[in-house]
Amino acid sequence: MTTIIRGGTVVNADRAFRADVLCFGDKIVAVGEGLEAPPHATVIDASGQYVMPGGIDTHTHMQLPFMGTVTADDFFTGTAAGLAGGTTTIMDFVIPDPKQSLLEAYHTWRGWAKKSAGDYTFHVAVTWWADSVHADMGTLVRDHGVNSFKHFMAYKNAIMADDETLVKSFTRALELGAIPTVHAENGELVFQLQQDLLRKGITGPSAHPLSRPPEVEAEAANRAIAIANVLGTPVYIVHVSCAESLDAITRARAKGQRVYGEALAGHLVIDDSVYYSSDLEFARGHVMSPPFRGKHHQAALWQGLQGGNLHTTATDHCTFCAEQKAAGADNFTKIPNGCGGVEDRMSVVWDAGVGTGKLTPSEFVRVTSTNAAQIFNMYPRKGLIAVGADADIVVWDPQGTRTISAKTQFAKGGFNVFEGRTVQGIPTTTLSAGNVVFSKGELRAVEGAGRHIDRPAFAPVTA
Ligand code: URQ
Ligand code: ZN
Ligand code: ZN
Repeated sequence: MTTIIRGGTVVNADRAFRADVLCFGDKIVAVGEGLEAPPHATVIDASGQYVMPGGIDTHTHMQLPFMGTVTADDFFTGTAAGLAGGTTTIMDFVIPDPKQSLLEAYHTWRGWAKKSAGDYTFHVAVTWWADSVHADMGTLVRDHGVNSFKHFMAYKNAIMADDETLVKSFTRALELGAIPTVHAENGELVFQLQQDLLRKGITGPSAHPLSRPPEVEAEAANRAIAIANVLGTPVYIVHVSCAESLDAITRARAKGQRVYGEALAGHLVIDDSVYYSSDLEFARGHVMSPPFRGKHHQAALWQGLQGGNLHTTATDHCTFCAEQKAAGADNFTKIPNGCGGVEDRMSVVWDAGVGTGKLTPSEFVRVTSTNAAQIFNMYPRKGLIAVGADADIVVWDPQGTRTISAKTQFAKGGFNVFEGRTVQGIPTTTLSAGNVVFSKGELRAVEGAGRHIDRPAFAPVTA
């Protein structure tokens, strides 16, 4: 397929400039003013709009078996919803059960992901340790394009990695030229606080944030950063939700340590008042970890993005319907943790970031696409509008508006944490691998069209 995107302003992380973009097949083949196009080319009029690299969501959980159920979006519906919002690549997670082979789990998730409508790649979680885990990590890096390993420091008695696992896995990641990432919450403290609250008869969703205060996140962030520092590995902290964790990252980076931070669109604009609603279904719908925080934390996270101490924006798209969330109606610790956002991330970050002057369009591209591509070694295939890059492109209308609602979303789960929010800045066209997959509100996602993206190690594999 040949497509020319005419009359727009191309926005990359380093600059914005007027240019046409010509795509042939799944690649960008020319970028420049006044481009000629073959007679049969599809022409997209981008006048008055931006032409940006497709978004990369560094954190999703499609079809995840978790807390006794499975998330509502599978890899087709979840990636299709992302395409509708301008996100063309998701980074999902293989999460082995403790004692389950990482390689076996990886192949299971690869099977699930074959139905994806957009491109996808996997972080692999290290949820236990043994010589076989050490070996599997090597196989995954050498043979399967994995260069990032996730560690849940929360979720005691489930998938929580203890310090021994963290130390051994980080050491192995360094040998392999892979980057460790962490969900930073102290799972022992969470468990203790949960039990304390339940003993006091506090069982509703408002107990959730009380069981996971910022200090519990910051302790784990500091610990992960310290372990990485001693071992000499980089570290990427997912869903940084509070000022205290950001401070830990900022301090480490100021001393030259290679620490990266991820902010969720939800944590950037939603505060913890949601947990105190009299509508308990609404409150349960917002139960995710780390929880939504008080307003001053949002200001800190925006400063983190502006100041270069937070690098990516994601969603942690992990949707459950009201019936699934109701499993915790009598005990908040049984509410499946997770919220959505894969469809809304880019508009929410544009509206609240660029729309308020916090971010320039180029900085928006940096935190929604380019940094993710560079940190996880997909650049310049992804994260850039340039000759040779994948034709993953979003044509962006900075004046367009949309009111977000579960009633009109493509994502499943029947709930949206951004419900009722009118955002300015929306995609008019999304191209994935050169194909128009979303245009003026019409989703044309194709099941199975998505590709697995291999991510090479950051250094020659020496072990
Ligand atoms: O912790 C995560 O990232 C997964 C299990 C999604 N759930 C959540 O509450 N963030
Ligand atoms: Zn997490
Ligand atoms: Zn997650």
